[in-house]
Amino acid sequence: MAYKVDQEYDYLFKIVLIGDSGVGKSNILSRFTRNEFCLESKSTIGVEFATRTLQVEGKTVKAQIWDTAGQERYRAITSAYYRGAVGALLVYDITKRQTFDNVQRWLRELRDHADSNIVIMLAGNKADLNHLRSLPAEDAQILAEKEGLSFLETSALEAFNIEKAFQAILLDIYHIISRKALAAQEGASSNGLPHGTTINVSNLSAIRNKATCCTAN
Ligand SMILES: Nc1nc2c(ncn2[C@@H]2O[C@H](COP(=O)(O)OP(=O)(O)OP(=O)(O)O)[C@@H](O)[C@H]2O)c(=O)[nH]1
Ligand SMILES: [Mg+2]
Repeated sequence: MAYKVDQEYDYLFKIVLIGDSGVGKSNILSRFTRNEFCLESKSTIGVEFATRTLQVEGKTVKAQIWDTAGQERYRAITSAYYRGAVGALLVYDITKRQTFDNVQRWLRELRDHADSNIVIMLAGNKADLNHLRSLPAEDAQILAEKEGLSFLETSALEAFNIEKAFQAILLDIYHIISRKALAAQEGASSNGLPHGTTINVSNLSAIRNKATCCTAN
């Protein structure tokens, strides 16, 4: 896939939304990209994506966020969905224990199809429905620590922690990429090679200097 140079951003990061049907993925996406929420949204069919450009440590980052159906029968071809993704927001519904129990299944799917360096945030959505809560935040926190994920409770309805969740994912991705670029530069100078050598950021597919990183591995 060609790398399209775009003057309007420094990095393009592909992030995927995953989790059971009805947990609020599409509303998280619409809240983050358009500041909209719909109480009666329909199940997603196929794949949609939306973008938002924001600042991360002084760099202009375009987040391209992909959304698909949680329901198996509506899901688009999995490998294409995950290809080139550098971040994932794994969503469950704090009022539906089953959606949390399925988190392990989603993690397996990520491991099977996504880059092993992918940054994953676990989000317990619908935090506004605290009175209907079916699991404590501590359970999710324990799982997140065990699996090496970040964790936040969110509410697309109240716009609670949505911004924070994406900012945290983007910052993590940015740090990983900066570290890799630095390591590559240091490797190049210790080899006595001149500066300006191609930087290989391995599987994460992120290329510096206004190029896309949401392309095929
Ligand atoms: N109370 C509350 N309801 C929410 C929240 N987020 C989403 N919902 C509601 O939950 C329902 C499902 O939301 P969607 O965003 O369509 O869920 P989804 O995960 O995209 O579902 P699929 O496309 O079927 O995978 C809708 O009725 C939303 O209004 C939230 O933060 N709080
Ligand atoms: Mg949806």
